[in-house]
Amino acid sequence: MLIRTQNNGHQHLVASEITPPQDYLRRREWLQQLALGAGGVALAGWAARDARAQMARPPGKLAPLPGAKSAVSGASTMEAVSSYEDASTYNNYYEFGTDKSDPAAAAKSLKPRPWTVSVEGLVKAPKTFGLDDLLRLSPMEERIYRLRCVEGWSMVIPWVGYSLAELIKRVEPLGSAKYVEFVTLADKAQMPGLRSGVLDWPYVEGLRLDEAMHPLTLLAFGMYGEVLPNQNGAPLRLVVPWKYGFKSGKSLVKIRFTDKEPRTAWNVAAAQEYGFYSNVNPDVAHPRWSQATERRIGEGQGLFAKRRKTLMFNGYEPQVGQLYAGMDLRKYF
Ligand SMILES: Nc1nc2c(c(=O)[nH]1)N[C@H]1C(S)=C(S)[C@@H](COP(=O)(O)O)O[C@H]1N2
Ligand SMILES: [Mo]
Repeated sequence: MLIRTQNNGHQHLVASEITPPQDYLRRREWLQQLALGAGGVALAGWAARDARAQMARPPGKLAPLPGAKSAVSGASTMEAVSSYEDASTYNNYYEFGTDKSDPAAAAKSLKPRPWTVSVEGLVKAPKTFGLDDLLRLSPMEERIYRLRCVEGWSMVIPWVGYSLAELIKRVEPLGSAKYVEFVTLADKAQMPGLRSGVLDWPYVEGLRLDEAMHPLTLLAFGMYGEVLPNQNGAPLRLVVPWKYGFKSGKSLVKIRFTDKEPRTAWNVAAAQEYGFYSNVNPDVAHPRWSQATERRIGEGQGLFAKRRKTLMFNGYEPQVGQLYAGMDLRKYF
């Protein structure tokens, strides 16, 4: 049995590993480092900024990705941050296998550079963005979001990125654009899981345009102050914190604006189980699982597992509730 230490790393964080604030790499410099693919740069500047995250892990394994604290309302929680180890080894990324431990082991074959994202469909200015264009598009922020999986577990993860709205504004959606489709990478050479027919590849997801434009909807490039590990969706993924985790597509390659509700991979696989909206809702059960409570990964297992009450819209109701005013959330689940 694998024995995990909680908050590992904290006790190993020695003073010499903490970079003084005045020595933080300036944005231009770390972008250069990213461009050079400089993994393994030992900088702990971000950790020094946030004591809670520092508890989780001293950064330094992947290229640093500093972000200022977010000004977006609701973008942080006082709940304890999940350990980096849990967030990077307990994953759903079916392109790399269906066991929680598969992606961490198999996603080494994903090549996050070079990378492009095609933004197309009902927009005035369609464009294929290179990863470096996207990294420079808007200042990065750190946001500590709850992530609630429909399977009944949750984590609290400090993401680094900016609101997807920043990118959307650049391409100028037409008045006819009502939805946004997100297409994620499907490359058999890099993704062993594509040999299985568990989903209809590529993994596609969708949001209504107003959901996609909501400031909480994050285009994430990093977590815990570093670029995303492959298993968490490198080099860029979506994070929609008030929806079940599967709405947050990993390793995005295409963003398409449409006038019709996009088909989504999970809806195609099991329409009665996964609706288009998939807002976290403790009052609407999934056919196989109640959604009333959740287990926070890292808080004990089996008989000792403490269950937390699941919050409406995953706790983001003050921010997003009005998006669904007047809608029957049982019908539009
Ligand atoms: N391309 C792709 N994106 C995906 C998935 C996937 O299998 N493939 N799984 C989803 C699910 S079910 C969850 S809960 C989250 C998990 O993100 P994490 O591993 O970073 O916690 O990613 C989502 N994005
Ligand atoms: Mo999930």
